[in-house]
Amino acid sequence: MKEKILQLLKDSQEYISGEEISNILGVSRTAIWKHINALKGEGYLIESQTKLGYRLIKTPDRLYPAEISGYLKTKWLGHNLVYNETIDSTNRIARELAEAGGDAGTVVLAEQQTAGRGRLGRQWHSPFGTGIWMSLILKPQISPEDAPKITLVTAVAVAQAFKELTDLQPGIKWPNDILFQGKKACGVLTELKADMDCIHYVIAGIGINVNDEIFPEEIQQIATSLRIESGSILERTKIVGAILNNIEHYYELWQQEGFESIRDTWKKYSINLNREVTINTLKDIIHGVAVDIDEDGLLLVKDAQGLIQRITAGDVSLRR
Ligand code: BT5
Repeated sequence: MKEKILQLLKDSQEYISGEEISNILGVSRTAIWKHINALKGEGYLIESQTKLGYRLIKTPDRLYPAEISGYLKTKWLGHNLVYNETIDSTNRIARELAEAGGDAGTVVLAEQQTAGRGRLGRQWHSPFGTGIWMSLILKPQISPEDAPKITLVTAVAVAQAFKELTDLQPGIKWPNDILFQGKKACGVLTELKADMDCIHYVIAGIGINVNDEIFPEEIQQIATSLRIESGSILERTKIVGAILNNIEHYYELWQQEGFESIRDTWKKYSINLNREVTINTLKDIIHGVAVDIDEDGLLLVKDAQGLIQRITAGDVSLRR
């Protein structure tokens, strides 16, 4: 009911009387008043005038599901949006939900993470209200060795959403970073639960610096935000909507037609290709020139001996 009242306020833009809301939705004036108060408590600025009724003045800058769903055009992704103010990690909550039988397409969001994670247990800086910290439950019909492609599919979708909403030129650094002018604005962390031959679920965690102006000293040189790059404050709910729309699109394309169907788009955004790279695979340090990604999503690097190395995972530094 609260969401319906909010929708009426948004649709009318002008004052709408308690009587009119009561007639449309079939609830008492007292119930309306209670829901309006609840909305005010969530940060909605609503003006009440005795003779005129209610008018929505301002929507809060929060990742509320009711705000995000207005931007969704998806068939299944993001229809269950789980909102949190402060939690340790959206990936952990999403995994907990998946373990309890949570559906594919469930999306967990937080205003702030107290233990946001990167790959290999690294920390992910996730302050309150400035970014998008979200995790998706996916259940793809693929074998476990194909799971790393989810990171690539997600990165393409995020880059495409940035392109749609800003004038910026995003670049994907294999496998999981989105950069602007060499600085990181987004990272993807894909985790999965699988048997030898089947995937139970995948959690695709996405962290995006949106309206941040400053960063802690340890990442100041390497991090950026959409606001720093574009010079304007962006509406986070709209970005979430655009990202989920794009993820569903590219995910389905990949599932139906294979990775080949998005490989060219990935290459269009890639900042690795034809550049000298150093890759730390944890087992080896490989120097060479990144020449392509193959049909399995692996990075192909031509080393000093002219041999092509297929890289499955690692940290890439660009040398020039
Ligand atoms: C990543 O790891 O880039 C994956 C980040 C995924 C974060 C999301 S937020 C929602 C979901 N819930 C989680 O708990 N995690 C996911 P990696 O490639 O390992 O990069 C980590 C490194 O990036 C750190 O060691 C820092 O150097 C740097 N870093 C940390 N926070 C950053 C930030 N906010 N912006 C840019 N760089 C950051």
